Amino acid sequence: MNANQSNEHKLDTNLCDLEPVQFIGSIQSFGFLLEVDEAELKVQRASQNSMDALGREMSQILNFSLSDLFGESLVQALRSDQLSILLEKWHVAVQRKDHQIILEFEPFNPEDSATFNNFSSFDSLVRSLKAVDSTSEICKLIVEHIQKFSHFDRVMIYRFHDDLHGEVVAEATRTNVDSFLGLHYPASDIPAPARALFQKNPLRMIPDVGYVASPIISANPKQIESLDLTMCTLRGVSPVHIEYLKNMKVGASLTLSILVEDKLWGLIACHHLGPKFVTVADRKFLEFAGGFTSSLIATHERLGVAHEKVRSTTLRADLFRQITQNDDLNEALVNPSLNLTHLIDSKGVAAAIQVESQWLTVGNVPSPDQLEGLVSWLAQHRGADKTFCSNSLSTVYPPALKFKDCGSGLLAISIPKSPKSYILCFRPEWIHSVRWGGNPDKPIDSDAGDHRLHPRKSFEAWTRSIEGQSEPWKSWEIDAALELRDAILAVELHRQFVKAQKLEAGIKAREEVMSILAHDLKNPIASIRLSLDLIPRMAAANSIEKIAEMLATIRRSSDLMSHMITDILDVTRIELGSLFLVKDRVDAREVLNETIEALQLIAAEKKINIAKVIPKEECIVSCDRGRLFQVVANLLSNAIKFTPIGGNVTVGLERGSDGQFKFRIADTGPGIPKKSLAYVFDRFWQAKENRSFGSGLGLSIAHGIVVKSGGNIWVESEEGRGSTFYFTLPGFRELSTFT
Ligand code: BLA
Repeated sequence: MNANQSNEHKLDTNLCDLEPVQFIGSIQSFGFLLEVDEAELKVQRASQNSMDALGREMSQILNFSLSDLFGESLVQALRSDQLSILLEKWHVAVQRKDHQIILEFEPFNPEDSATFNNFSSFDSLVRSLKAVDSTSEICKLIVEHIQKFSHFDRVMIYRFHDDLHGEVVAEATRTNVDSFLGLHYPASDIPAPARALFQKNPLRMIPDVGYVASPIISANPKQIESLDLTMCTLRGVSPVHIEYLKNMKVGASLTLSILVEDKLWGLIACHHLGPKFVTVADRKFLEFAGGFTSSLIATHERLGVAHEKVRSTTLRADLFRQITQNDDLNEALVNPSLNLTHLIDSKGVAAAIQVESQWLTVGNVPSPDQLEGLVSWLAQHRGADKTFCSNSLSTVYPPALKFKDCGSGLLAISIPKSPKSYILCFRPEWIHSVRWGGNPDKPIDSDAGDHRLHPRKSFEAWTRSIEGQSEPWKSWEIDAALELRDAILAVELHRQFVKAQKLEAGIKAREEVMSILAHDLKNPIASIRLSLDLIPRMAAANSIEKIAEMLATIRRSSDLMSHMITDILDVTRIELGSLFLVKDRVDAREVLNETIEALQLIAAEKKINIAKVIPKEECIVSCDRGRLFQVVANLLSNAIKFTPIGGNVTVGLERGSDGQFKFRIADTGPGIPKKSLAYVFDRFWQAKENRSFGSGLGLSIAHGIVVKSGGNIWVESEEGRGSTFYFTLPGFRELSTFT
């Protein structure tokens, strides 16, 4: 395609976009059109073909009023704001704009009027549903529309609760018809087989409770099994139910199922006080409306659950992070700022986790003794369950009555790790009253004495207050509990793995240490032995001076040994993560001065000058005083050791901008070869390379102590110019003892 062509193409489309489609000035001729003014309903404009349709000249149409042309019925329909009007053989579609009304007339076949009415009713239902966003509003609109459409005396939405009892959650009645709104009915009013039928056949019509049953007769008199009437509209009605409806003063009923996620969520129940038959066409429409209602409610329920899930997933992610970061699982779960109560409905939830004989809790929970009792009951009766939940704990566990204020509801998560470990979430008592349609304890009337089942006679409202119950646990909360349990198990597993790894590393470290020990202790032991061997000879020679020399050697060697053993223990502790520090408020200057003093003699022997670059004001760090001394002594004695006679060693200390303190120990020794720099703090490398003094583990211990104290250690060195060791320690904050 060349540039020219593409331009032409562009021009074409631009022209298309200029087409005045809505101002075309004519209509298609499968109908005719009039425009009237709103005030007088006089014709302002008319399509040419209206002359044929109305059998008038145009001059007999323009400026004529609608009542002249069509009589009063159209005028009345317009005055009552109808947008779609049936006018004998015409359908009239109405649009209003700027005080003008456009009327479009199309031929209409009166036989289509039933379908037309059904769908315009449905159309208005769908329009009004667009504006609502809660399940209860949806239910209200549905019953109103179905009542208007079907003319039943009472149209209700009957919603099943988890325990299968039900509640009238929405209702539309004709005037002067008793209301059942808000009443609850026991599960036995609609037994399981009747509920099961609604899963398969969504519509049940009983047009007349006084109907005469017509038995089914078989050609084969021996045939015993009955015909399966599950999908049959004509299916006869159970006599118990007929009696039930009569007691309720209902003459006819039509019931539609509401299925949500394949579960019977509720029913659209229509009552008529007298008999009432609904035509096949209207039933089809009602069935359609019922299916529509089901999917609408399902969508809203799903949205609600999705919303809660997003909320709980975010919280759960935060909680999991906390669990993985905290060494103590229990603490992580009862942390005041973020804990289980935030994950599983915040209203009055409390968690208690058993740690040996102690309970860590947040919020209102039963006493430790009560918790103890509950946990043994759980272990005994619900031991196999991953979670256990109840919103009426005292009905299964009567001792719970004692703590019903805080624990009428329980959601327990079992952690299989230790013999009995549970996370318990409690919900407080929720006192409320329920109005029942008749006495819910006596759904069956047993006075008749004819050995047949009879429903109760009275449906008078029966109010009962509910105690010992909490608000029910939601399914997503139980899911969240299960997921939390899995996460805890994963974290625990990981911890055990790390522990095992550490143990393995510990064994390895100990083996190495033993071999170093065996090797390095050889020298001092040998010299002790030699001295001991020599002492009798010296004694024989009466050489007291020599004996004193031998004893001094023994003393030195055993000091060295003791030093080495201490170092090795330290390295092992560091390796295993069990080095214990007593963090304190320490003035680092004091420790530096003490160390310098302690090593002054050795330095003086080599004529080494120790320069101090230390601030005048206090330098308070958070650390273990003895361990800080150990680190400085190690670095300083190394510096003295490697500095030639008459050289210089500098000890420095300064406060960094980040609140940390930086220590510096510099020597003018030979420096560390570049290739070795990376390894100076490495235990393996040191042990092998630095046999010349002590265990050779000093730097690796210094590293372990500094890191554990929350600081850093590193070295800068240039061959021939000396080395400088640096390390940092956190400044002391009043709260640092808690971290
Ligand atoms: C069926 N019971 C039903 C049905 C409803 C109710 C809706 C479905 C059939 C229908 O559409 O009419 C119950 N109807 C109600 C409730 C309200 C309502 C609660 O309008 C509240 C406003 N019924 C009893 C007892 C038995 C019983 C004690 O009360 C026990 C034997 C049985 N109910 C029963 C049976 C059916 C039934 C057998 C099936 C009827 C049938 O479809 O043949």
